[in-house]
Amino acid sequence: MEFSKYHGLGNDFILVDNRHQVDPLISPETAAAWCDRHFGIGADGVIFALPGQTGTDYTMRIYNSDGSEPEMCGNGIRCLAKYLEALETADGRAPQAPHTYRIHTLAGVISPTLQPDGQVTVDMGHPILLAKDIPTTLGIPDDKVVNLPLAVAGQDWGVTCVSMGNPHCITFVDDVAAVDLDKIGPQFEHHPAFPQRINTEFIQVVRPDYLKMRVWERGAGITLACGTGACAALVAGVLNGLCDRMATVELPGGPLRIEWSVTDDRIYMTGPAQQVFRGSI
Ligand code: ZDP
Repeated sequence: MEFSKYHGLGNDFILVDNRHQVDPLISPETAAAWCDRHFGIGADGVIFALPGQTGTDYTMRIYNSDGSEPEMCGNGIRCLAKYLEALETADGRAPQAPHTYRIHTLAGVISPTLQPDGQVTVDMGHPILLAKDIPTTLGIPDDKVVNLPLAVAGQDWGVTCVSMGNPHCITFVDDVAAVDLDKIGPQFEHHPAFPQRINTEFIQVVRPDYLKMRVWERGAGITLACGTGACAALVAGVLNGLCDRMATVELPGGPLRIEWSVTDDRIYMTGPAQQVFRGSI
């Protein structure tokens, strides 16, 4: 099978051309084996470019490196946009930037735009804020979860929860470098307050327009970047009165520009995505 390897700020994915079939060409178990960094290709997940549904151009599905299937993937959809550009170019119908794709995902229609400078801007849609929709058992089902206490590893953390289609739990800390991510990440991910498990972000507010973030991803562990997580972090920062509606989020793999638009309440994420290599397995 042919595959392409892409990354968005070091959050890396195996891309599969699945345009001719509505079901992913490989199983979750095979995807997990491909993602293994010692016994496989190595990646944080596998992304399938599938035929569009309900009027969209394409469908994206993704398996995490443990084989679980998330609803959405922010860095991944930037990689997908670049991958589609390469596939269409190979077919002799290269898209002219700026070009917007409408992508069907388990989190609804998400639209990445190829920019003339090579970056990709993604209309990530509206953030989801009610506890029951995250989902989390914290707080009141019909209310937001903003700076509520959560006991993890013998400590009370003030957490804010946001779904960008996939669930996120955000904690603001003085120094992200001091967070023992390997130890506490899994305890957040599997905490009983999160029935669908959770992606966990630790955020240091350097300035209102500059956040530093480290992430423990559901189904993937520590990654160098998380696009949906960066969007969720900015929303959490605004809800806590800690940051502007437009900010740079610095991840271990590099920066993303995030905006929570006042005019349409939607989140816009801008960042790079790059092909690393192609291969067959
Ligand atoms: O929600 C989850 O289970 C995540 N692991 C999905 C992947 C999110 C991602 N890192 C992103 O950039 O949004 C790809």
